[in-house]
Amino acid sequence: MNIIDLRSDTVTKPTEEMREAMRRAEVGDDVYLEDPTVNHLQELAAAMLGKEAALFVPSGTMGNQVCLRLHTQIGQEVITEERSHIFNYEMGAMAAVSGVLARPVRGEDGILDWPMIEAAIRPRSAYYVAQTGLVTLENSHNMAGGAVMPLARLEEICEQSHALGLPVHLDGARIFNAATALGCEAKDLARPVDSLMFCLSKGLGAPIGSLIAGTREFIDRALAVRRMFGGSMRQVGVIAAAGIIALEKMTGRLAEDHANAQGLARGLAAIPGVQIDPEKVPTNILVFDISQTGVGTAELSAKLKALGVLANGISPREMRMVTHKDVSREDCETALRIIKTVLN
Ligand code: TLP
Repeated sequence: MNIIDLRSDTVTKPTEEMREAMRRAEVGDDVYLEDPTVNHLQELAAAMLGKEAALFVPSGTMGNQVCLRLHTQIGQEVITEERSHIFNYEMGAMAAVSGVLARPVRGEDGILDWPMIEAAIRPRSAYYVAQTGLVTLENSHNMAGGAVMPLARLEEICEQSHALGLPVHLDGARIFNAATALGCEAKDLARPVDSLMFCLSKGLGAPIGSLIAGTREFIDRALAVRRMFGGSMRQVGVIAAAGIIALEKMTGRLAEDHANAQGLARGLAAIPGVQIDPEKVPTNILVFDISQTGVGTAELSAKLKALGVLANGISPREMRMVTHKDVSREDCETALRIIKTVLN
């Protein structure tokens, strides 16, 4: 049976070109900063994001947490969108490893604006009130159906935060999807923020890895924190090589995944009881409510799986589907037919 895996864009397999580049990669000990392939990947990433420097980390979670550790002081609060990855899927790491507390704020369709953030900032005037140390944003926003924050909104939030002395970190796990949807370059979205993390291992198809980017001084300090978190690696040119292909060859094809997600969204919207607004599917992630179909998400997942379609619920009411390079338009049409059959 041909399995159509819509659980996440993390399920993508490395391309043949990546595998070949991995085989040929020149390597060295990256703890001595001597791996030429890692150094090349970091320089390429910094240039594409328009930042002074970048650092290769094993996972997006580690990348986010290294940045949070660097930006904050113990006992501070971190403003973050209520459904953000940093708050919900990183095992409370900000508390466990940086001693800071999340101050979650609900955005409209996952997207924050300055008044929402401003209202959550703690007053500086009282020494006995926990202080706000950092603002984090997520673009595109995973659990809010791949929502994108427009550039003007991002710029305003950064400008206002900076005016109050607050740094801004961007969880840009899917920054290239956001840039594709907005018709801008990733560096436009990276410019206003102090640090960002993006993933090679999601829609870009690499088997592993993320990068953080910021000023040279920030990245120099990040080296020590990555080491503290157990994330400094040795001959990792073998995986950085796939990351270089991801950046050079895979960022340009994301519109295809977005078009497939649109097709799926329109088809799903036509199924009685399924709630999704295709206008609110700008990238490759669909979150849709099936509570009115009378079928629960666990039941739907199980039935779809038996028919070769993989997709998970993110709550008892909501399913998530993610398009990526390893599902074609035909696969999406097939998946839609199967979902219709199951729900009717
Ligand atoms: N997201 C995964 C799951 O953890 C939910 C997925 O399947 O989408 N930031 C964002 C916005 C993410 O979506 C993810 C992974 C991460 C950070 C963490 O990346 P990794 O898994 O490399 O630690």
